[in-house]
Amino acid sequence: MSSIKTDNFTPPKKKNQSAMGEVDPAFIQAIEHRPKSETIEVEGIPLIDLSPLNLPEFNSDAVSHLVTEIGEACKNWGFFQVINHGVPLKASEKIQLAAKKFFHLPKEEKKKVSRDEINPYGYYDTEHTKNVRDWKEVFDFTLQNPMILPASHDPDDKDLRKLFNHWPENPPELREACEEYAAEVKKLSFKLLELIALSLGLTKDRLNDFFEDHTSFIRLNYYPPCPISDLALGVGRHKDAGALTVLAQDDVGGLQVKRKTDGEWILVKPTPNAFIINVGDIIQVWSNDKYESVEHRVKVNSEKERFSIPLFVNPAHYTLVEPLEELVGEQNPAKYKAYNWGKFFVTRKLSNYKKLDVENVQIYHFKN
Ligand SMILES: O=C(O)CCC(=O)C(=O)O
Repeated sequence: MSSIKTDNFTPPKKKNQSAMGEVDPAFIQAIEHRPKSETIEVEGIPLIDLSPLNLPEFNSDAVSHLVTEIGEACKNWGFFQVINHGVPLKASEKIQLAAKKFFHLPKEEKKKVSRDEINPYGYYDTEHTKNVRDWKEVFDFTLQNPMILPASHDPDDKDLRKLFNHWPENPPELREACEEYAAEVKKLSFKLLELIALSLGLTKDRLNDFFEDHTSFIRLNYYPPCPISDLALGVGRHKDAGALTVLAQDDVGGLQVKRKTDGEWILVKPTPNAFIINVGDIIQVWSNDKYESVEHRVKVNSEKERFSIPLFVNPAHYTLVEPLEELVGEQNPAKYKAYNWGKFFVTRKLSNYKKLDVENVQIYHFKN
């Protein structure tokens, strides 16, 4: 396990001594958002077995049962875990090992592939969520290389920008591990999009066109042990802006999901070799609020480091996101105005780099 190496943090000298004044206040969550020391650990998030998809012969009963399970999970939780998902264990182990090696390198080495305000791909250690700094380091890379995004968030600026991945020299195996893993987890995410489409009563391929030139990216998250784990968060409360997230976590645990029924923060207990899936804001809009994107956050551990790897599945930058016509009608009018995904994404990224004075763009800003 590595020791903490943060540039602007001095740990408190004595146990129970107040950390305030000695830590960068940028990490400190407002009282109402701090994690409780005890979290509710329940088996709540549905665990779904995807093996019917891997049967040699198509079994329509098994698949329709799966579709129902997925629909219920999306409606009731916005989150579920999947097992027997088809992503080879080898690919997951390889990327986890390479990520660990990368994050254990000295800061100067990691900073050679730093991301910046122009190119958001590469290494970063000062991300903010809801204007509070997260206790984490990340390395982001895109699945389409280059990725095409609007050059700015200005709605009148029609320029586009090509963004390239920043691969580090060390560890040399990181790039291959990332690319192999990306190819496998992408297949899983497209299967899940089909199952979600079916669960909404749509045709299986209804969502596919949105992802032709998708802007999906993978994040390697590293949460070092945190001596102020009761004051800070690894990632502050947030909803994912994209369509779907497919997350691998290690066995340390820390992801908390806001339970829809009572607003309690529930720990997602790690299940070996499972992926955690959550619907993002775009599926909320496409489904006209039938499925909601649910708030989640990451509690950090005072002793253990933690790693997680989300794939954020995002459509093409030119996608106009709006409730799908099949899912609206006289009795159920569209709850959102259309918005451009690329502009939304680029605007949202602004707050990752610095504390803004205003709330960043949210889907409710497009509510009818
Ligand atoms: O680390 C996790 O479990 C979740 C990470 C997450 O929510 C994020 O990176 O946006």
